[in-house]
Amino acid sequence: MKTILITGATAGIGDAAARRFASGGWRVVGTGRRGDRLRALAEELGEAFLPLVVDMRDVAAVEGLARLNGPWGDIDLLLNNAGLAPPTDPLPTTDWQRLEDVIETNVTGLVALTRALLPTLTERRGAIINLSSVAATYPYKGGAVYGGTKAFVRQFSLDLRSDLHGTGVRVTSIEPGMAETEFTIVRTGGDEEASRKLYAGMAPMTAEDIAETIWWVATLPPHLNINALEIMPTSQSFAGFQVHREA
Ligand code: 8X3
Repeated sequence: MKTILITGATAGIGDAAARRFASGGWRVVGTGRRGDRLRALAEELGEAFLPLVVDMRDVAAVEGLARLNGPWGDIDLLLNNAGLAPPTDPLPTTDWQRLEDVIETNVTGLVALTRALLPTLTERRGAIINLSSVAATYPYKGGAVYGGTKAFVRQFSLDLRSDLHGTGVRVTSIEPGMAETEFTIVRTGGDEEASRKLYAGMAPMTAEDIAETIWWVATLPPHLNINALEIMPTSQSFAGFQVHREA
């Protein structure tokens, strides 16, 4: 039986991945900040699920995840899913705390956990799947800090592959576009109407779509490594550059 550790298992892609891997016969360690959500998931998934309340901004607690007892500590796959976005307001007027939370969660916590788990993952010839975003590659207004953190996640994944050369450990950066999860509600500070409008009439991806992609990547034969994978809903694509002209 294999074991996956999923950060941010309380909602969206993390929650869907916990369900997908549990139904595929894996043992799932799920972390998150909201204990009630984790407990509800534990009730549904039963013995296959270990809920652990951990805030990714707490580096000591994150490092403690590398010292789990028994089979729960035999982690074969680290899914670095926890992440959030600040508002798309102009940078000078965005609250510093919101920006710092994003950087600490998306970057610092992810690096701390990956670093702490590398000895186990190397010993078990395991894998790391990091949730980046299309925002890593395609800039948009108001996305500087979010896109910056996700570009970090993408490049961190690729560079880590070099470090792990010859170990058999696989590393993948998954880069989704618009998926209807709590992402936009969190980004806008709880504005459900803004979230509804953003996804209205455009068939966004679902958390389950991404969870299925993660499952596919994780269950490929061990001689195959997906380096990076961009995925968007068909109804999302790219717009051009903007040009400022003097009147
Ligand atoms: C978020 C992707 O396209 O909603 O990671 O900005 S998008």
